[in-house]
This record gives sequence, structure tokens and C-alpha cells, in this order.
Amino acid sequence: MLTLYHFPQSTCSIKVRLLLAEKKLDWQDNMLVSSEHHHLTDWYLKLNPNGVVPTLMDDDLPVFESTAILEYLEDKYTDTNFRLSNSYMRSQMRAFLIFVDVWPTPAVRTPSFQFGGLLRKFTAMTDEKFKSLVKKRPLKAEFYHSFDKNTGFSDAQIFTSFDVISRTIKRMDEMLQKFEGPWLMGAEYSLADMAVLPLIDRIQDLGLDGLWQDAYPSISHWLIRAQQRPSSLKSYIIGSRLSEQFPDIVGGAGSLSDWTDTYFERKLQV
Ligand SMILES: N[C@@H](CCC(=O)N[C@@H](CS)C(=O)NCC(=O)O)C(=O)O
Repeated sequence: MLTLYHFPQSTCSIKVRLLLAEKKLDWQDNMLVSSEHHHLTDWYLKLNPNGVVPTLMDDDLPVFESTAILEYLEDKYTDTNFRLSNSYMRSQMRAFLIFVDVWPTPAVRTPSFQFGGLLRKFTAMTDEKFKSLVKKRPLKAEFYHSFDKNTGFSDAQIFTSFDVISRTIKRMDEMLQKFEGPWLMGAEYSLADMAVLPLIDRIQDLGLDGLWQDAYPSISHWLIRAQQRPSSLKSYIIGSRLSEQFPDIVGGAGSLSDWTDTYFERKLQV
């Protein structure tokens, strides 16, 4: 029996939900509540020592790290294959999975926290409570120290995250051209698409899709195609998008065009 500990809005959880849906696997839903910090409780830290979601339980075996979970599901359930059969193509796909974990996954946290409702949660907390929760985080203390609890990230930090997201967009565009689409690795929808879709969808939902709208129509087309797959419709459960959780502050596609316009203006000046 497969069980998933996850949050609706967690991009790393959506990534795993996408593959579970593509592979048509049954799984038991074990939704944690991030605002109640279920992921930092002693019982959960025994399953996932990093204190983050997702964690997949295969009976009583915990599997964590979203990319490791994708590989585990592919190794174990072989009726369908989302890793490409050609060894070279598989190596290229894996290189992209590593890129996604190292660069855009952390970068997308910056605008998610700044514009996506999380800052409001921290502002409402006392300094003591915030500090004690940061201390409990086994993996992310430095990240939580990198912003001001009340004002969030500096403009420079936000624009640095846009640099990384732009680099990701460029790399995806190159893959779409090189492998001739319609998916990142060519004709087959693969783990590469599933790994990055939740991040690009998040950037769009925050209103920052201006980062690719004009220069990279290929990404807009890829995104629509990916969002319309039955697995996406199934995996984007209510609350997956921050515009659903915080409709008063997250405006959806195009709503932060002031930020993206300023970003491009500053780029022209340097
Ligand atoms: N590298 C990990 C990252 C997991 C991660 O950062 N999860 C976020 C949600 S997407 C989380 O649990 N955040 C809780 C927190 O920051 O306290 C993975 O891919 O599974």
C-alpha cells in the first residue's frame, strides 16, 4: 500500500502526485497541514529526517526526496515508463532532474514566500515563535535566516531568483528545440516535464509569467499542454495553487507584471 504525506500547495508533492497519476497507481492520502507544522513533529521527522514533504510510504518503508520518490516508483512499477528507454536520452533527462533540484527548486521559494502568502503567516508570529520553528528545521534553517520575518526578501534577492528562473526557461526552450518537442525530452512525456511543471505553474500562478511570455512562446505552449494532461487535472487538487489559498494576495497569471517589467528594465541598464 502506497501512502503519501504531502501538502496540497507543495510543488515537490505535486511532482510526485503527477507521476502517481500518470502511472495510475492507487495511493492513500495523508495530507499534512503546513501551518500547523505537522512536518516538524517528532513522529514525522522519524520518517523524513529533512522535515519536509513529500514522503511516500511503501507499506512501512519511508521514501523521501521527491526525485528519489519518482525513481523509486519507476523502478518498482514498470508497466509504464517515464524515463525514456534510450540510455543517452535517459542520461540527459537525469541531468535535467539534477538541474531542477539544484537551481529552480530553491529559487522558486523566494517569490513563493514573498508574494504567495507565507510572509503574512510569519509576520503574524512572534519573533520567539518564528525562531523556535526555524531551529526545529533540520535542513532549512539557513533559508529561513535569509529573509526578514516581517519584510521578506530584498529586491536584489528577488531579482536573483528571477535570474535562475530565466535560466531554467532558456534551458527548457533549448531542450524543446533540440529534442523537437512536444515535451522536454521529445515525443515522450517524461520525469523531466513532471519535475519542472509545478515550478513553472507556480511562477505563472504568482503572476510572474512575464518572465517568458514575450521571449519564449514555446514555454507558454508547453505549459498549456502539460497543465491539460489528465494527470495534471487530477493532481492539482484544491489548494494546490496559491491563488486558491490566498485569493486576496495572489492574482494569477500576469498579475505581477510590474515586477517582471522592472526586472527586464534593470537588465537593460547593466
Ligand atoms: N528536496 C526536497 C525538498 C522538499 C521541500 O522543500 N518541501 C517543501 C514543500 S515544497 C516543504 O516541506 N517545506 C516545509 C518548510 O519549509 O517548512 C524534495 O524534493 O523532496
